[in-house]
Amino acid sequence: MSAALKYDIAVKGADGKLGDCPFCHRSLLTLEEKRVPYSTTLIDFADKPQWLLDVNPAGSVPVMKELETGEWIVDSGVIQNYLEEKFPQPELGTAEGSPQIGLDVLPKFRDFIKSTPEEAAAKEADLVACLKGLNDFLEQNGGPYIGGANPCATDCAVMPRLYHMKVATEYFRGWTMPAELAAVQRYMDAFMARDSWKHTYYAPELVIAGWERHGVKRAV
Ligand SMILES: N[C@@H](CCC(=O)N[C@@H](CS)C(=O)NCC(=O)O)C(=O)O
Repeated sequence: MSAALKYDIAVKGADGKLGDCPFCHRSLLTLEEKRVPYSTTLIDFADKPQWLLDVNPAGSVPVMKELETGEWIVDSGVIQNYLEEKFPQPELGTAEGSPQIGLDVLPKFRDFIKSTPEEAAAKEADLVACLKGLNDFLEQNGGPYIGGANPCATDCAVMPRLYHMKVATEYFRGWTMPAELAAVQRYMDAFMARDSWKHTYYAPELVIAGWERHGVKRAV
């Protein structure tokens, strides 16, 4: 255990591997980008510990413990704001303070991968419209990130959602990013090359298995 360790964060995971939770990923990316020393406790959803329910009756992760004081910080948005206040440099901004563009991609791609054959075209169009909004924003600010040359708080929230989107739409619907969304593709490529991403990566197979557990079936 490093002497400088400040936090332990409980995140979805099992068998020594990080799990497929975009909210946990958001908090881990924030810790990494701010270079805050932390350790992780993996929560196996098949066997949730009682202490998690005591700390957070909703039973959801992430929850983060300040090791010196024992204070718990619950919810990825709250963790984002807490870390910004405690560790202002490098500045990412708060969850509410940075641009909100791209956050909707989660419900949009979820509706698409869950859609019936009759609904699919309309749900796909909704997803593309959402991504087009992000693409236009990135073209205007020059990218590669929503925060511009460096990631902001929204990037930490959006990138895990885009990762789920890319993996799940491709696997379940055979969908790939249209050429008109080149700025979104560049954005994803740039973020996935960052150390923060490499240190918090989990495999596409876990993303697919997670959506299958939510009842999503392949339609290709
Ligand atoms: N609002 C919460 C949502 C977190 C959340 O929904 N996490 C999911 C995992 S992706 C969870 O822990 N679900 C509890 C369960 O499925 O039992 C946050 O942003 O931290």
